[in-house]
Amino acid sequence: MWVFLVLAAVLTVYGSATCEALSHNPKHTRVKDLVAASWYTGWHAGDVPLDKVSWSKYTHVTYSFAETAPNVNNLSLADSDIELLPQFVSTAHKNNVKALVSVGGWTGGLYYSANVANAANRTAFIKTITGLATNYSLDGIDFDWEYPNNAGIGCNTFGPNDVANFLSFLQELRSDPVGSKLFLTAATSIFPWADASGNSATNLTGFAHVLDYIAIMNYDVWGPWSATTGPNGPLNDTCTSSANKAGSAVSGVAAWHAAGIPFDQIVLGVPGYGHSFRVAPKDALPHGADGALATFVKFDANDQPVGDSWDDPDPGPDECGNPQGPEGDFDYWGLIDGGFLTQEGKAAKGIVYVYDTCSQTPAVYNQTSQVYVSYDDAKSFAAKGQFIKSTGLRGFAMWETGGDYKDTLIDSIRSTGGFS
Ligand SMILES: *[C@@H]1O[C@H](CO)[C@@H](O)[C@H](O)[C@H]1NC(C)=O
Ligand SMILES: *[C@@H]1O[C@H](CO)[C@@H](O)[C@H](O)[C@H]1NC(C)=O
Ligand SMILES: *[C@@H]1O[C@H](CO)[C@@H](O)[C@H](O)[C@H]1NC(C)=O
Ligand SMILES: *[C@@H]1O[C@H](CO)[C@@H](O)[C@H](O)[C@H]1NC(C)=O
Ligand SMILES: *[C@@H]1O[C@H](CO)[C@@H](O)[C@H](O)[C@H]1NC(C)=O
Ligand SMILES: CC(=O)N[C@H]1CO[C@H](CO)[C@@H](O)[C@@H]1O
Repeated sequence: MWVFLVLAAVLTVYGSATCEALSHNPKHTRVKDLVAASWYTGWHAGDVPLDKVSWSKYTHVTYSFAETAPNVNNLSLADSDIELLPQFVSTAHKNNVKALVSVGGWTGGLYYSANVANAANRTAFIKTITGLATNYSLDGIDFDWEYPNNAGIGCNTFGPNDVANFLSFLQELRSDPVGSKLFLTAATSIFPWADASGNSATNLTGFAHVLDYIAIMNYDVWGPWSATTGPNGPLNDTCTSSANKAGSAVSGVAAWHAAGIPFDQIVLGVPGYGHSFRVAPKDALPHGADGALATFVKFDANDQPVGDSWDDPDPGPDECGNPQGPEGDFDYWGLIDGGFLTQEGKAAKGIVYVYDTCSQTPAVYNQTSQVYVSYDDAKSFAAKGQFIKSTGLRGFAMWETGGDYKDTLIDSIRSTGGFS
């Protein structure tokens, strides 16, 4: 059942909430404190209750998703447990954590382009966004548009002026009395958004003036859509062969920085999950069962393994009406649950493990089930934390809050990333 928000009408009723939101954090603007963030998914709230979130280890937690709707006055939280959102915000505030809502997502960005396409729609969309923030006493909004001037999931509205329109929208939002006080972030692709030419934009400095930070989503770089197995969240790819370059934290951060986003406005998006592939033993273990696990190997795209218990073996058609199979994702806890890793994060008995030195990410393989998973662990998160610190990035944002197991990942990235 779809529950739509009619936001403008509630501005008056919930007006008092604004004061509360603002007094909660009097200096939203451009504080350069480090960011330790994650996205909390409303649809996993049953398994990740609010009192199980390690609030003290985060500065920002972003509720996902408010999805864009055909009508610019509407956003939908129908798939994200709208009832829980007020409780999420008050729990975050009690823990002195900034509460944001992410607008869009892979499946929720169909109407972004239309919503900012002209001046009238931008003005209306600003009312929608500030209404959402006011009604729910949010500290901020995360714009997760995947991606400007790109069909995204396949049926997004998009056009050559998306990046320019997005900037105009954000500038106008900043001049709004509510919008000026919000913490505004964007979740981005590893390479800068496509400008009118369809190529990565080279000058995005305007966004640095209106956004507090961008979170570069350095994950899903390789997955079941790729030609071979490969790292979900590679730290580096300058050290690998050209066939195995598909982007990385190193190249993504360099590209956004070159396009005008200062390092201290870049947060590294990091995955608390991995992708699985069906790989024949002769390809995974070319030197025999006792040899090393190979990387960048061919897999059977027609036989996608089902991931952990959060994966849906038969999800039905996607938002565009196209058939889809299981995602095959294993959350970090799911690798332990699925017998790949011990609770300490070591490869379980009978599981082969490799740590790829260029991407600085691990993979595991079960020869019997022929399931190969590229993922992130404490070691790869420590490397990412070091990179954040040495590059002077603002911090990290993990997808998703509930992916971790006993804080293994978050403790690791915090310890090397300069978070005490
Ligand atoms: C939001 O969408 C619903 C369903 O499409 C519609 O009934 C409602 O009128 C819309 N609200 C506004 C403000 O347009
Ligand atoms: C403006 O938004 C409306 C929906 O509210 C949409 O029908 C229309 O196509 C949008 N305008 C443009 C130019 O995309
Ligand atoms: C880059 O964009 C900014 C803001 O939009 C503009 O002021 C500046 O002149 C541009 N720089 C270049 C080199 O085009
Ligand atoms: C990435 O690889 C290049 C080339 O080997 C190397 O010089 C650089 O230090 C690496 N960066 C990180 C963060 O690993
Ligand atoms: C490997 O996969 C087989 C077949 O699904 C399963 O029975 C076995 O428990 C798995 N091994 C480990 C260590 O999880
Ligand atoms: C229109 C709208 O979104 N209203 C919501 C405002 O927030 C309350 C909870 O605080 C919800 O119950 C409403 O649905």
